[in-house]
Amino acid sequence: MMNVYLGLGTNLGDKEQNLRMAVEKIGERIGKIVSLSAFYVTEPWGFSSGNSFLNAVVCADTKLPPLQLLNETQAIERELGRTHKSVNGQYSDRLIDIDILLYGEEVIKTAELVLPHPLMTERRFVMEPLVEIAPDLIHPVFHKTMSELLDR
Ligand code: PH2
Ligand code: MG
Ligand code: MG
Repeated sequence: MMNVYLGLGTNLGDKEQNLRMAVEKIGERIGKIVSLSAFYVTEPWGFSSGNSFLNAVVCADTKLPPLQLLNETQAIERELGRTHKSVNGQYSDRLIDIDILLYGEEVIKTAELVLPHPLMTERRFVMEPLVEIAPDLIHPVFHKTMSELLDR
C-alpha cells in the first residue's frame, strides 16, 4: 500500500459538489481516504479566467501502481464531465482536474507521468492545502518538508 497525494481543482459548475464527488470516487476506486484538506478559493494561476477555482488536496492509501492510478484519475475526470485537457496547450476552465502530486517517495520520469508533480512547489493552490494535511512530509527531490517549501 502506498500513500498518494492528489491535487483537486475545479472552476466551473457546482465546485463544492465537483470536489465532493471526486473525493467519493477516489475513496471507492483508488483507495481509502487518509486525509482531506479544506476547500480553498483561489485565483486562476497561469491563465486568465473570470471563474475562480476551488482547490483541495487529498491523501489516499492505494494499492494501484502509478500508471494504473493515472488511468483511474483520468477516468474519474471524464466521469465528472471533463471533456478536454487543454486548449492549444493553454490551461482552460474545467469541471474537475485531478493531479497526482506524490506517490510515496517515488521519483518517476516517464512520458506518461512525472513525479513528484514538477510544478507543485510553484503553486500556492497546491502547497497551502498540502501543508494543512502533511506539513512534515518530506519532498523526495528537494529533501525539505512541505511547510519549509511553502515558506520559501
Ligand atoms: N490548475 C491549473 C492551472 N491554474 N489555478 C488555480 N488557482 N487552481 C488550479 O487548480 C489550477 C490553476 C492547471 O491544471
Ligand atoms: Mg492541474
Ligand atoms: Mg491535470
